[in-house]
Amino acid sequence: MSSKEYILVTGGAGYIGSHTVIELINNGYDVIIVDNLCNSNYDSVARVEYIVKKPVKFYDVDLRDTAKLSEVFSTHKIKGVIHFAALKAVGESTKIPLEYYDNNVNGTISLLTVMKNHGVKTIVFSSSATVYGDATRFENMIPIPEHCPNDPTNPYGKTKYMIENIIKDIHGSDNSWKAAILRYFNPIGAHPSGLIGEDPLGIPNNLLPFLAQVAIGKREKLFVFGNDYNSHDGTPIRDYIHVVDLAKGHIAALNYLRNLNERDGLYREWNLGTGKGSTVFDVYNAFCKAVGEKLPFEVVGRRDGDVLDLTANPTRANSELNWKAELSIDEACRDLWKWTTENPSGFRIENYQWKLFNDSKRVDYDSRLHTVRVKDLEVSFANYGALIQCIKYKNKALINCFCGIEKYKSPSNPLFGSTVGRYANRISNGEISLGGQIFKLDKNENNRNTLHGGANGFHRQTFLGPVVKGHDSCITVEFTLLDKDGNGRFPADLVTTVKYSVRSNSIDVEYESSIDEGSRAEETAVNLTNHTYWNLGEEKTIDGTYLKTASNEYLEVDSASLLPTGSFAEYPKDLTKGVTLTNDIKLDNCFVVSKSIQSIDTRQETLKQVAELSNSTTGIHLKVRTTEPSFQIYTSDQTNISPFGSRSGISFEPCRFIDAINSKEFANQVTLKKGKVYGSKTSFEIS
Ligand code: UPG
Repeated sequence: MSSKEYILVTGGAGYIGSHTVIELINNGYDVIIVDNLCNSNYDSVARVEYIVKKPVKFYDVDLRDTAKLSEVFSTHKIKGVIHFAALKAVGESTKIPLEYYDNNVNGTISLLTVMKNHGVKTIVFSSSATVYGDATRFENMIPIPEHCPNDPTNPYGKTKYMIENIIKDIHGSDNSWKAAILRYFNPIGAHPSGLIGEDPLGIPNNLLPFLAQVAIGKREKLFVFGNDYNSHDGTPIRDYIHVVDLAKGHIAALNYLRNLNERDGLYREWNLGTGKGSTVFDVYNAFCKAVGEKLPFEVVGRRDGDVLDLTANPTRANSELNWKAELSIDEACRDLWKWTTENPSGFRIENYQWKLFNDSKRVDYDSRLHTVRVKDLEVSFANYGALIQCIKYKNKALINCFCGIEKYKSPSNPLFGSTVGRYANRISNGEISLGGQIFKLDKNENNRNTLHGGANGFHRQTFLGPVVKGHDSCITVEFTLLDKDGNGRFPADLVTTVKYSVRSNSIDVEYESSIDEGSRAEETAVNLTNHTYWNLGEEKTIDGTYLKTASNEYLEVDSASLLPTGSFAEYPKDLTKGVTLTNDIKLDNCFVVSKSIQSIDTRQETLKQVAELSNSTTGIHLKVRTTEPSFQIYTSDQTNISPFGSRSGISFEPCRFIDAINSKEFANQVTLKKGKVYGSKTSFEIS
């Protein structure tokens, strides 16, 4: 067991759980998520990782599986638990109460048993204002204080009430337990990044998720459940709290428990609300303002169980936890609208699937294979190296690939499909000079040069995400990586995103890198490309395939060191006229697109066609376009990894000139300063 201490978050893939995981990580906690994904989606975890730029451990475990849960506690040192995992739909709970009691109550008993057995006695429990039931039955209980008597009115609420009491009794039996019971009012909104939010299955029950679906045209109109209540506009009053504020409340509670004296236990309830009541029409108006139009609604009869006013008195949390809700309903509506418009079908993207991409002994959610299909084009991407694993057009495979991850990790893998970085191609003598300082990088090529970012270049790293978005005509798959200062002895923490856009006949690859705000070093060298090996034919060789380039001029390299001589030369056979590849056309050359492109972000340039490839047997045609100043072509003459031998594929690697960092003429292309952005775009069009 490693010495690292974790906070275990049950239900961390869900709406409130995922937002809380972000806050935990932002506050320096290491997190393990346990979730059975029955009402949530692993993609939310992938997006959390994308946001925080760190991997988060994940276990697909149902809390009722005590043995499996116990294994997680035996494998990692857990110092506390935040417990969200539960079924939560009020209406559904009245129809399937047994499932609610089993899942919520038995799940919690199993969790608490495992915690007890492992000596973990700190718990923050996700409870609900629903435990109060109809607080309007009393005089002077609105806004609702924690001492308001409990009387939940539905099975869901009763499970929360029962769990609170179970935890209270455990604390009663052993008062060294530290338990924070957080009673939420009405959580709304989404993460301001627009990457995570509430993703209800079926018809939403709650006001804002329903209204959001009206706004994107999924539902015709909002039904307002009654306008004959005693409020300023006749609709009921609730305490709506931004989910990010709510998430922060958990950190405040956890810190409070951890700051208690080691032997002093605690059982205490806190309301998490704003203290401000808003009517249905107040919320409706705020959301319409965010959307920019009046949304259709109809007033219908009252909903069973609804009451006039459920507003929190959050004074206890404000004073004891030093926590206060800070975000407004307008901000929640803005964030919800961003989440909704950018993810109209939530985390579920049509024609996108993923599976684990691990060796057989490991189950590692960070290493997955993602497949998207747009009409005739199917493309698979792996987190490992943010690589393109497979491209199929009309069911014909077009690139060299391995089925399992082991071969991608093998030293003889010629970087099939990989992202190459932080610095593609060679750096002479593994040395760079930035800001007057010399950096001696890892030399991974015969102890002479640094090649493709060194031994632990991007092709050897597991990228986070992806964020997958899209619709019928285009699906985007976006990975990110925080490459730490010192990896390969490069200076600066570098954040890179690799965005693939798949359309029915093209794959665009877009790179963006910048130095992380927290990085001490202010400058680094960047050069990124992709290393996909194409074979458009039916044979094991590319010979016989037709190639035409837009340029015949290449950067001359010394035949021994493979480093630029400083001169340019013409390739002996004029490739711009088109050639049928034969064994004597051995290419590993950096061809010129433009010597005048000096920008670190070439995305402003127009995409220029640099090469085309076609195979007469299959009739498949590839066009390569790029914004980059040069492109390497490699005919894989050195490839030797079964079943792929020499000349089994051809790669087109648009990037910056070889060793540009050490050239006066081209160093600007690859010198990235803090605050600036490196970028490039390449498009592969298939027909
Ligand atoms: N409402 C409508 N139309 C709709 C949905 C809701 O008019 O389509 C009204 C509803 O009558 C209520 C308000 O909007 O006045 C809020 O309703 P809803 O979003 O369903 O939340 P609540 O009924 O207040 O319940 C939420 C949680 C519940 C939790 C409670 C705590 O769903 O789990 O216990 O807040 O206050």
